[in-house]
Amino acid sequence: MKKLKIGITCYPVAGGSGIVATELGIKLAERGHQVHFIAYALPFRLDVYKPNLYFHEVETVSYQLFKYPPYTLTLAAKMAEISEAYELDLLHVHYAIPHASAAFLARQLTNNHSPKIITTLHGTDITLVGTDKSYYDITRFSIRMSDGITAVSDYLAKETIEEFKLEKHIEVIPNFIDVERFKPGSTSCCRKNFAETDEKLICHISNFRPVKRIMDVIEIFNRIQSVVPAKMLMIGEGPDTMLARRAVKKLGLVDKVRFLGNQAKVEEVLSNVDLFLCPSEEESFGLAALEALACGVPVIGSSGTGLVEVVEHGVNGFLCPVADTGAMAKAALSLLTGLCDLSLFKARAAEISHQKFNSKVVVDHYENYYHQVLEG
Ligand code: GMT
Repeated sequence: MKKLKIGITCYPVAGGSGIVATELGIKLAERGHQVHFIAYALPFRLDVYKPNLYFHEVETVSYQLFKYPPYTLTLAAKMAEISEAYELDLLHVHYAIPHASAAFLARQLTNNHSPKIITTLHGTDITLVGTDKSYYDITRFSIRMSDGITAVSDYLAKETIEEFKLEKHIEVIPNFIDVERFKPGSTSCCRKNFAETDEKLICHISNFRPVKRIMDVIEIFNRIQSVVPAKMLMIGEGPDTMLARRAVKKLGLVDKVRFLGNQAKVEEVLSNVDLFLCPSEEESFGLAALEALACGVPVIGSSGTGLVEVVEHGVNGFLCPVADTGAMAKAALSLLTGLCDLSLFKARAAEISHQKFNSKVVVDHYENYYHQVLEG
C-alpha cells in the first residue's frame, strides 16, 4: 500500500478526540506514513521524537483590535503552508469545529498542491456545538465540503445525518485501543497506594464538563461506599472539578475520593481498579470507558448513548437511563457484593474490547478509507 503524507489537526488537550487523533497519528507513523500534526500546542500523549512524526505549531496572533484572536485563520494558513511544503495527500481533521472549516479554507489557499480533506466527527462537535444556531450552517457546510467524513459510532453517524440532513455517506470507524498497553494486570501502579485490601476501587475519567454529570458520579459512589468499603479515583480536569471537590467535602468523602488530575498513562491506574463509572448525559462513544474495559474493568454507564456500542449490558457492564443514579449504584453493587460474578465481567471486559476495538483492525480501516477517498 502506498505510503501517504498526512496532516492531522486536533485539539491538543486531554479530551477524547485529541487522544484518538494522536494515537492514530502515532500508529500511522509506525506504519511508515509521514504524519504532520498541525495544532496550537503539542498534543497530549504525543512523543514527537519518533520517525515520521512532525509537529507544526499554530500561533494565534493578538492585536489590540481583536477581542478574540482569529485562530481559525492562522490554522488555515498553517494547514495550507504545510500542505504545499510537504505535498500532503490529505488533511485529516478531528472535531468539526473549527477544524473542518479551517481545512476548507486552507484548500482554497493552496496553489500548487491541494490535499483531500477528511473530517472525523467525535461527538460534542455535533451533539452540542454543531447544533447551536450560530454554528449550524458553517458546520453543515464544512462537513459537506469534506471529501470524506467519519464518525466514531453508528449512534453519532445517525445523529449527524438527522441533525444536518446530510445526503453524504459517513464512514463509521470506532475508537480503538493498543492492546499491548491497555490490558489487565499491569503492576506498575500499585493498588495498595489507593485502597486497603478489603476495599473496592472505583474510577472515573473525563474532562469534568457538565455533559459528564460529575455530581452523578459522586452520588453513585456515595451509595456504593455506604454498602461496601470503597475508594474512588477521579482522573481529569475541567469546569466541574471544583463542584466535585465541594460535593465530596460536603458528603464527608474526602478520605475516600482522590483527585489525580490529568494523567497521560491512565492504563497504569485502570488495570488496578474494579469498576468504571460513566453516567454521561451524552456520549458518542466513550473512549475512557473503552480504555477501562480493555484493562479488564466493567463499566456502569448511561443507556441511550453511544456507550451501547462499547459496553454490552449484563455482559461486561451495565447501562441505565441517564440520571438514574439509584439504578446505576444498584448495578454497581450487584457486581461488588457478588450478586453478579465480578471476575467474569472483568474477563469479558478485556476479551470483548480487545477483539472489537483492536488498533490493528481500526487503523487498517482508516488506511483503507484514506485510499478510498484519495481514489475519489
Ligand atoms: O466532550 C468530550 O467529552 C470530549 C470529546 C472530545 O472530542 O474530545 O469526546 C468525544 O469524543 C471522544 C473520542 O471520539 C468520544 O469517545 C466521546 O464519547 C465524545 N464525547 C461525547 O460525546 C460527550
